[in-house]
Amino acid sequence: MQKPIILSGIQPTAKLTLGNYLGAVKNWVKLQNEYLCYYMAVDQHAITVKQDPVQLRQNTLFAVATYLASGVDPKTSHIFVQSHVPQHTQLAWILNCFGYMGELNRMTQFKDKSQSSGKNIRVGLFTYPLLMAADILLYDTDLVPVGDDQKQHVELTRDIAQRLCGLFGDDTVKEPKPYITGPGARVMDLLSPDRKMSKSAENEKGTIFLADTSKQVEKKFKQAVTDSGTEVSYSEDKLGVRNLIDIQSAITGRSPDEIVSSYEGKMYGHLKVETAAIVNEELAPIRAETERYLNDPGELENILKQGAEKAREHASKTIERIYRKVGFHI
Ligand code: AQP
Repeated sequence: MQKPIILSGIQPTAKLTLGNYLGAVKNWVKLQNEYLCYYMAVDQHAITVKQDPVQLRQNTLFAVATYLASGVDPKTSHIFVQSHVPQHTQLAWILNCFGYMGELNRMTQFKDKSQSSGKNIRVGLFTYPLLMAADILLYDTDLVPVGDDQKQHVELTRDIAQRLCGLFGDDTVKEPKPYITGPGARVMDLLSPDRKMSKSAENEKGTIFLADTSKQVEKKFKQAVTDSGTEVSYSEDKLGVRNLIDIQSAITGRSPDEIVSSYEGKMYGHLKVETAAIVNEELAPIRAETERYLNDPGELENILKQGAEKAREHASKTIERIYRKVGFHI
């Protein structure tokens, strides 16, 4: 029997962060035995904001190397670059013709990101949820692993799927469901713990990049914002402390309560130093393996070629089906 299909991707707008790793890639590894997984580097989403072409290409390879180094297995999962599969933009155009302005106006990510885009806001930044819907619908995806902030995109995809099936029949596209991941679903910025850790944050000192050295990681955790108290506890009014506990919990699998009780009588300084050590222990082998892949472009290109072939195989069938349904002559 065919396994249920999972699809996920990361924008290579910069080198990946601890947030991307704990919120996405680490979970991808756990999902790959139970599901048939399509994991992408979504370079077409990345150009909705300004990119340096040389950096974009490097960041795309870095993302893919990180997936592999973290344990995503190219023998069981399909790893590919979005722009290698032209069906994504083919379906995105169709969805542009079936999505509504009102739906896109409600997307909170557009509101957030357009504020930092100056006055020339790219049209793609407004319509990219439809490209994301195309990404999902192309593979007859059952489940999309998402953090809280991405739930809205899956909801939009479900609405559009229902609309298409209503117009053209139930077999037009498959309606996906969000798959909300556990602890680590939201890693916060170390300097502004009320905001999620982001690749493109203005101040890089609040973000742990997977390419950071151990020393850089230690320094960033040392400077992490906590609060004026001293006692380690897990509560809504101690966002900085809570974030460090969540990071430890996502890596070690220990519950926040267990972690808090191990800090009885200790200060914030201990929590910061030990969180940095736990993060470094997790990331050091991934960092080394990522480097190894990047130094062997032949192997990486081979994996990407095979991944794209598998992805195109599925995507071309879906696009042909939808082309027929909407009335294109093929
Ligand atoms: N801080 C985070 N905590 C948990 N999960 C996170 N993800 C991203 N940041 C965190 C998860 O990573 C996947 C892909 O995200 P993305 O990089 O494509 O887009 P994003 O969520 O908009 O991340 P950034 O870093 O803030 O993007 P930029 O700076 O490029 O705009 C998703 O599964 C997401 O939940």
